[in-house]
Amino acid sequence: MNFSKSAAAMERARDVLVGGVNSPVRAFKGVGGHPIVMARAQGAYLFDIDGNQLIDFVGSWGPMIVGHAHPKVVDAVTQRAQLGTSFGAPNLLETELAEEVRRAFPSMEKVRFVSSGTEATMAALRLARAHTGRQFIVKAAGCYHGHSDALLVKAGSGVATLGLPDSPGVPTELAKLTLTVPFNDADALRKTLEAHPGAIAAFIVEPVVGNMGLVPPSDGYLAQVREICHAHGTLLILDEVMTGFRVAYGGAQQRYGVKADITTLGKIIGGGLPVGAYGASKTLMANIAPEGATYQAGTLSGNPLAMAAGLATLELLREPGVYEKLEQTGAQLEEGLMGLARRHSVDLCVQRVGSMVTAFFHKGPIRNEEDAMKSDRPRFGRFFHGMLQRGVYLPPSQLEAAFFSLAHSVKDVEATLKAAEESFKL
Ligand code: KE4
Repeated sequence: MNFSKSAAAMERARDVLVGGVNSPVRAFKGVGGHPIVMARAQGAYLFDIDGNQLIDFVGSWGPMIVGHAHPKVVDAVTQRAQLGTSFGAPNLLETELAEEVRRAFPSMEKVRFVSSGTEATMAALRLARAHTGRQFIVKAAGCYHGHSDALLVKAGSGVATLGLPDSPGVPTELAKLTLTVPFNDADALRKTLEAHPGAIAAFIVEPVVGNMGLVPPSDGYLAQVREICHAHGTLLILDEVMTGFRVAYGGAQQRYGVKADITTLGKIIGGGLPVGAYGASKTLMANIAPEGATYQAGTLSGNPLAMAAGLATLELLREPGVYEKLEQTGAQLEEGLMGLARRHSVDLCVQRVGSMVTAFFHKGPIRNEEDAMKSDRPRFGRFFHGMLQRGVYLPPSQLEAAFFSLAHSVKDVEATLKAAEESFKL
């Protein structure tokens, strides 16, 4: 495939946009080469500016679960735009989408919309600290919750030791307040809460991790961490920005039967437009202005176009058989990849929950960040470019989940597996 127009366009972009991108993961740092510049998308396909058609397994990093440019979503946004794009005042669609979110996530008795997942998790931490009067937060190593300072923190020297900035510009004093434990290790969480009695406001975790590659919770883990948190007066924040409406209509909370104290959402609820949300019990949310004193605001929060795109997307996801179809597509892909890996003696561990999947170049299993870091990333880079040359667009990092949609057909999966068989040889 020829990507020369993308290469030229990226030269121009790098002159004015930092790294030529508006989000670092798009820069291909994890796989080498240059990003592919997209012209348009339709269903399961991306079309780049060189005219190549690519089977898309990024899906805008999660939102595009019904496929790109779905007519019902496009119509909803187009019609809405004719009525005005933003009012800075309440509109009915905000209430309608909030009611639908609450039906799917009963733990979210009250909802607040924001414009990104980062805003949602940042507000969730502030809410937890305000409600509990406590300062410390715990997160799991390898989980990503957006780029707010308190969450760009890495583990200190050992479990329960103070956090360290994971980016320049994050104040050391602030980083100290975020402790880190390994994912899938309930005991480590227990030890950390015991080491800081009465001081930890919340544990925030991706219930199914997408941000170290796809790592499912081990059996009982989510129930255990909920119990441990509550035994110490610590709130459980389930960051469902990726998993919400993805792993089930009611997210991981529905799939695993574990209720969050605070839930964060994003991606799918905006149908491809900028939306985030957080929510909790009425008691907890009463802390948030204007009901309470805990401040959080946003010019475009509840934007009518984004609400319209989200409502149209969730309506499509309520059609019968949607999650069964995604499961069938996922099983075909997973079984196909593992069969090819066995045939070609490739150390490959495919981990999947619903329509989120990662093929780790490692014999596996991958249970946490330490395991994920053992993957053969140079091998993934060669595989990535082999797939790209054969018309398949994967997330440009071994440590990211891939996403597919209702628009991905059996033929698309067959074409993907054919490309994989050839790319395994690289
Ligand atoms: P945004 O601020 O990017 O909307 O959401 C942050 C966020 C919060 N929580 C989880 C579980 C997330 O996965 C994300 C964002 N995910 C990344 C994918 N690794 C978005 C892609 C990007 O950063 O460009």
